Amino acid sequence: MKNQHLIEVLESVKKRDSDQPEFIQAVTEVFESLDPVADARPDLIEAGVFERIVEPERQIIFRVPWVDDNGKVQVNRGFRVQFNSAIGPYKGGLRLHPSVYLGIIKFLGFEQIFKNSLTTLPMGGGKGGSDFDPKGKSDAEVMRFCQSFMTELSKHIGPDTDVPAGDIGTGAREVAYMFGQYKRLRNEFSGVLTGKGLTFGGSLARTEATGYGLCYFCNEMLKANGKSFEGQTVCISGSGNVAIYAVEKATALGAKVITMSDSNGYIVDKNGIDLDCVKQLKEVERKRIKEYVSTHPDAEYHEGCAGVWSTPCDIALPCATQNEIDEASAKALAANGCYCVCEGANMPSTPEAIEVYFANNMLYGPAKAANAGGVAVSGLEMSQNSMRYGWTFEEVDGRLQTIMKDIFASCDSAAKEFGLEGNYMAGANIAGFLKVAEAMKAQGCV
Ligand code: NDP
Ligand code: 2IT
Repeated sequence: MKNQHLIEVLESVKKRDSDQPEFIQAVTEVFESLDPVADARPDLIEAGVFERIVEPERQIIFRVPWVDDNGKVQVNRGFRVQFNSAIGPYKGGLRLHPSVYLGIIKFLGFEQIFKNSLTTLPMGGGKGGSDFDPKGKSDAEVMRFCQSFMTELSKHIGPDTDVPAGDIGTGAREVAYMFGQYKRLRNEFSGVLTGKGLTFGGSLARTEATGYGLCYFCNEMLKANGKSFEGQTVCISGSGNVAIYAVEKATALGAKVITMSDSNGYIVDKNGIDLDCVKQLKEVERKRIKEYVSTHPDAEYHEGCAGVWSTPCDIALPCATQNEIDEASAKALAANGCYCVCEGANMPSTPEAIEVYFANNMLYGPAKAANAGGVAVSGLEMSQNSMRYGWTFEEVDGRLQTIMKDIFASCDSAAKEFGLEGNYMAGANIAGFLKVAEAMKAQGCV
């Protein structure tokens, strides 16, 4: 990075938020991509856009007390970071995982600004969550937690203000409990959350959207480079919402997916993953991925989730969590012939891993573009709620395909415009940024 203004703003972020390494990582990547933009656009520097965009408009941190099944009081910490509303109401998921702290929510909220901009829909960036761990809790405990969480969150959100959704640990069950509590507190049936159940305002294809969208984006990137999913061997990590529907669509597009994982370990099925079995284990029984091998004797289970990247493949789709591919894993992928990494999870590659992709001329589809299908269909759910109407699965899926194609095209053309052809990471950061920056400049110093 050479632009002096960007260097200074980044230094101040590093100093002010020195206890938030994931946030610093996300800002550094974006600012490195924006180097040529800052040189070409002194007006954006003049308008203070770079200083303003790294500081959330509002951060809410709150106590979430709830009573467990033994009658004991438990206390978690809740977060909502309302990062940027220049182009629409704050929009972004809620993560429920013990690793959640302010730095995780801020990195996710920052990424969400640019991702939401890329979708072309009018959504600002936000993110929230809690260090609550839904794993091993009863439905009643999860409900009491969600009700307590929403009791405070309801004071800060609304269909035209801030619209939360799912993320790690927050699926259909959690969104439904939170929606019920919001409705009760406000006496208002509105589109305040997305990812709702189909009987109360949810959109068809929202469940599938992130995984399907990832494959639509990846397919565009492959096509632009003379390749396709047909006959390719694919490694996918994770076994949650994003991973499951990435397996489904990659398989439908002619690939063979041979791995899935969770935080304990990974499975390799050379015959191709039996997705009905995974859906039953994960979506219905909430069991560990290890159980897969008890009904699939040809498949292997290995302890430790990082090992999944040592499995030879053509295409890797990380769909679990941040920094799951480090330099060593990226080198293992490259050495085994993998030529394409496309990100379903948010920030799954470390900066060193990304360097390995570029050094090996691999195709690299960055998260904020490749996984934008989830929030895009959330945006379509908001539209349907506003219209008090619902589209068919085919209608929503068709719009999702168009959006993902357009996102790839804008990443591709922004990269070309700044002399960085084929660098879709820079393209995504630049294209996502410019729309928000123009809106921030036009609205003045707010
Ligand atoms: P889920 O909770 O449905 O699944 C998460 C999966 O990732 C699980 O298999 C989980 O394993 C694994 N995982 C979580 N944390 C870790 C960890 N620290 N180390 C290893 N594995 C881990 O979440 P989603 O599928 O919704 O989210 C996956 C990723 O996709 C996240 O990065 C999320 O931010 C991103 N994303 C999600 C979108 C959505 O619409 N849901 C949209 C865009 C991005 P285990 O069960 O062992 O914890
Ligand atoms: O990271 C993400 O884009 C999400 N978790 C989905 C957010 C949303 O509002 O649907």
